[in-house]
Amino acid sequence: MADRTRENRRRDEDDVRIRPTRNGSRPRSKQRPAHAEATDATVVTVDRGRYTVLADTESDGEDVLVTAMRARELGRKGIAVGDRVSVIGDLSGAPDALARIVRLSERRTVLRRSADDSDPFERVVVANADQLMIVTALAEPGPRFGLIDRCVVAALTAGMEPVLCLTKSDLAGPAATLARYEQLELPHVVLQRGSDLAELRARLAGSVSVFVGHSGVGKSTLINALVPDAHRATGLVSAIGKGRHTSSSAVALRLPDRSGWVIDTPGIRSFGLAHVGADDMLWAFPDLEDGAARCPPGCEHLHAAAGCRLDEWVVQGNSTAERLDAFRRLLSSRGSADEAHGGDDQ
Ligand SMILES: Nc1nc2c(ncn2[C@@H]2O[C@H](COP(=O)(O)OP(=O)(O)O)[C@@H](O)[C@H]2O)c(=O)[nH]1
Ligand SMILES: [Mg+2]
Ligand SMILES: [Zn+2]
Repeated sequence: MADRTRENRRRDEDDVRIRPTRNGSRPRSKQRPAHAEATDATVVTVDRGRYTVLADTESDGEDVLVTAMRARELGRKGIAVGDRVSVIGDLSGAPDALARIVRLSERRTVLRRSADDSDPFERVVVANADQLMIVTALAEPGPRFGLIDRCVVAALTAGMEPVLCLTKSDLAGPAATLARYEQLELPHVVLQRGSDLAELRARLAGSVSVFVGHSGVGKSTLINALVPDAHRATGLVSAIGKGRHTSSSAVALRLPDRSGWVIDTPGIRSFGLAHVGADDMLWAFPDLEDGAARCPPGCEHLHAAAGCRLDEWVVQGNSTAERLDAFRRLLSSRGSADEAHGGDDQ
């Protein structure tokens, strides 16, 4: 698994020509001499051409959030939450202060999604994140495996590590859910409201972690426990507030001890995978990968009748019918908007 993720990360880096640097410090940039006096910062929100950034400046005081616009010289380059940028201008954070983003650093990782599975237009959800915390309640509402599978694919394709974050363990145990993902060897944490967060905190330290999960799984409850100042609305309040926050798809929050970042994704219910190929999809199904290698060239893996050897592979005990079904559902949902919005995430 670790090897798979690394290999995957390398692929992604090749694709987007990323030069990784330690701890997310700024990579070299051709444009640097133009604004030698600029301050490095992290983008924490994006709202219609207006950005909130947090400068790297070391201080013991409160974090000062700065509102910024993009400089014209950046052209049409997209800026996402998690991006490392350089800013100039008024960094005081005063009510009318406006800074300017003059540089965008190369990205270590890029988490993307399509609006639905048939939408060829992919959006960048978050840049430079290390792990995807797939928040799943063990009950009320119970796990939706299709959604977990999607998140795993999205994370691996992004060069991020997927982590199962299982909540509400006071209502049901994790054994069945963990068994389903056994062969993936996903790291996992099991939590309930009020439980000791030491293990989770250790996992988050030194990393940028994106939290995803559908409504009601306890994601806001968890983020509030980690970042009390964040005041993420929970339960009914969040349902009422939903309409007013349609533009915010991700918000980066620094952990109080500054050991890392958590990124909440309130507007994201699932990951459209129109931009992900069948081969990439196999990353999330290592139990099927060797079986797929026996298929005829160009196999679409949908039917044994078309020559696919995966059914045979399952019969031989290498994986389960459930897993093969999950893989095929993800495969066939691409290109079909109906399925993307329909029962696929059950
Ligand atoms: N039984 C139980 N309920 C929880 C737990 N965590 C959160 N909840 C409840 O689940 C509901 C949804 O929580 P919320 O954090 O708003 O979920 P979100 O929609 O994922 O942000 C709220 O009523 C919470 O009080 C837990 O560990 N156990
Ligand atoms: Mg919430
Ligand atoms: Zn096949």
